[in-house]
Amino acid sequence: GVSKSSHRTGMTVEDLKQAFLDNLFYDQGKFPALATQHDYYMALAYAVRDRLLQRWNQTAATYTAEGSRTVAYFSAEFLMGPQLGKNLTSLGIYDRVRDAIASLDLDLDALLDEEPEPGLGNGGLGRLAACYLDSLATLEIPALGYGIRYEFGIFQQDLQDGWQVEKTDKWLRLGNPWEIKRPEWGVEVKFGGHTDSYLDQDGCYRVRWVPEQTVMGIPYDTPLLGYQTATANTLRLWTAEAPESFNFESFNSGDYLGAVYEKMISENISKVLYPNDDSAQGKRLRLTQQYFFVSCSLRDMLRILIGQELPLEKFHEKFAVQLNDTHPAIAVAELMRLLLDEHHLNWESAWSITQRTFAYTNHTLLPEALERWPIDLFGQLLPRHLDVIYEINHRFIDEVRIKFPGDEARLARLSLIDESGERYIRMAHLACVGSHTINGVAALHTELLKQDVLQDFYAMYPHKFQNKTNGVTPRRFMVLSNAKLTNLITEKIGDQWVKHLDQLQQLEAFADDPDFQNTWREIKLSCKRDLAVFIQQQTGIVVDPHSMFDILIKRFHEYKRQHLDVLHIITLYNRIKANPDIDITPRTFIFGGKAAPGYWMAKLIIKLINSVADVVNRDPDVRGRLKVVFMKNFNVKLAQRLYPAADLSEQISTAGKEASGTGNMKFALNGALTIGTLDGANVEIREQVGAENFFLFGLTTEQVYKMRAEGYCPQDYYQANPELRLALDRIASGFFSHGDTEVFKPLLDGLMNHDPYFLLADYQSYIDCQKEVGLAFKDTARWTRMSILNTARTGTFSSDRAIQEYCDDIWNIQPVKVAQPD
Ligand code: DL6
Repeated sequence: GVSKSSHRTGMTVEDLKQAFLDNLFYDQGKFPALATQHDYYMALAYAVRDRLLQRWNQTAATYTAEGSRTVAYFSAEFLMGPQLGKNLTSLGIYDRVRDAIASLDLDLDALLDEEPEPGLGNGGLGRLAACYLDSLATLEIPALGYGIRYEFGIFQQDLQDGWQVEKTDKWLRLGNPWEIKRPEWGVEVKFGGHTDSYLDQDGCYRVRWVPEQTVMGIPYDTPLLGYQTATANTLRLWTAEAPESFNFESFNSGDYLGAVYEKMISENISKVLYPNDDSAQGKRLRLTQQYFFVSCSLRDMLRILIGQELPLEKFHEKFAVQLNDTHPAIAVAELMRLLLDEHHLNWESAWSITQRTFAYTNHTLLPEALERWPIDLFGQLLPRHLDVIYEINHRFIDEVRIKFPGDEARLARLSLIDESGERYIRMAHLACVGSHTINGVAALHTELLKQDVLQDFYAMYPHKFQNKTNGVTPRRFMVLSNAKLTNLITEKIGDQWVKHLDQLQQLEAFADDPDFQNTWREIKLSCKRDLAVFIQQQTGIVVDPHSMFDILIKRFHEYKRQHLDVLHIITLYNRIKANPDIDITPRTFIFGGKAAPGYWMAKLIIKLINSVADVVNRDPDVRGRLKVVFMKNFNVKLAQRLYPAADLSEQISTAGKEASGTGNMKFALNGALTIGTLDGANVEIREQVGAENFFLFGLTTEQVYKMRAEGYCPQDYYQANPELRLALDRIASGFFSHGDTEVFKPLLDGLMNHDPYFLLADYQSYIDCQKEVGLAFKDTARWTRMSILNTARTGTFSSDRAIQEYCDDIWNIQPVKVAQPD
């Protein structure tokens, strides 16, 4: 049974305080005079974890007893964000813990700040996985998140002379109180070697994989509690270890390094997250990581299945597996291999189970992000999987032939093997063939998948395609991060909106109420003041909370067009310089985001922002009107400070490039207005909030396609537009770079000669639209109304809505009630 002792599970202020002090003494081995802030954080985290464990065990017991159908969310990234505050919110004990901590003369915020960010993701894709796990637990859906426990997460970004420099993210250095190691559920994973065939005792022809290397996958489990439910699901992340950490044979023969060599090689597998967002990295270690976690996870699921005495044939009834992009797509071949070689099912049965198990989410339209593996590399690492993929392809191509007789070009386009030059395996094709459902992440994105990137698969399997517009969790991105607005909303419409975000609609009734508007505005101002203090602490830059906070935070990529925002800043700067009395709405431009370490152009854009900031912030002529801030090391923690303080959300990618975006949703939810293109989920945000409450600019996807087809000449725009020319010339002249005319040359040459993302074409439309924004901001009542309506009408972008759709349309799964502990 579950322990009922109040000291470990009690929820009163006194219980919590006692538990905290106990943990400080018995777990941290410290007493207050010697304890660091981090000791206090750990003591509190363990006190909170005890409360989670009770629910976690209860959940596991319920699922085991009921043999519940379970979602397995396979993702190479989970960008969870700090856990302590989130768990306090889920348990509903935030205020009590604040009081308990305050009664000891400590500050809860300072302790929350001690938690290192678990940065096991790059950006949108990993954060989406985290939001989805929150909704799964909140909706009481049995679910497991499966991924990799990277020892080093996404690098920490520092700035030197305005350039990004990367530092190793040692997030585990002081221990992770939220995870529990489960060595008893370790599994062996094999790599390399070759295959051969044999006849088994029944005279059946079978294939055997004779691998060359074995590593152990060890799971670490983290409980994920739903919002005010008893459901605590599991995030299970795998660490790679050597089967033997020490080779005595080598040691005895004097090869001391050889004795630990295997350990080192094995541990490399889960050592570090690849820091690329929206671009594929064709490295052997990356494929090794993917196969490693997928193989561990599938074996773990087989263990669970067998433990519940269910036959293999019920695998797809027990589990619905979602492939978060193609990173885990090798799972299709691995499940086939397990069923064929290790469990001796025939091909037809194995394939039927496999296809009914998997569903695939595509997250990108960028060709450079579509994963493909050179056949040689693949065959060296996974020779048996290569055979299996050839056989899948063989049968698939036969199917295509029947549906499209004589269409050889189509066969080549659809094949799992790209044979146009060096031969590659196309992972998206493997995922499409091996899954029952394929989905995009916003309406426009799904349409573009059907018409463009996956059009041949759409022709082949139209019934497989669905749209599932992304969503974000209001628990983290509102309740936890914007307590002031949360309290105001709850005062007005009750507290049910936190789980039923559509109810925010009820705020519409107050959009014109002057008192409500005032309070709304004061809250925004107060959030901006908090951020201003933080900005000054972090950067030394003083910003005016009354100025418009105009924020662009996301990974750096040319398609996201951070440099278009820079062109706007320079344009305003130039206008003020030319006409010092000009009436311009004061703005604080805030940027944040990381560039992939090898993405040189993205790093140059960061340098440009910092260079422009240096000049603008120092120039007395623009004082009080323009400030530019680059907040380094953008992560979930920092994001939580930024969304509540935003007036304007910049969503300015080239139409047809951003699959969805999720930051756009977090901003709108927090009452920021969007300036954006018709790209990704911006389209749907605009539909929801109303065109009159959204600042639209730029080319449409169709126009972009057309211009590209007809030949686009950025120089024409440069020649025809004096303000644009002046902005670009100012950069070229070395004005922002201490006279250095070389540093930004590659960026400018790229824009003038190719401009693949149509900055110059969209420039004037953006500048005009920003003018509208500036005017609207001056009309306080109008702006506040728009802000309220943005919050009121973005309920549909809750990850609860998205997950409910996945449950109904893809996973066919029902909630399972877990009893609340008494
Ligand atoms: O679906 C989550 C997120 C989208 O909101 C972004 O628009 C998209 O860029 C991002 N995709 C990736 C690509 N990774 N891969 N492959 O991170 O997904």
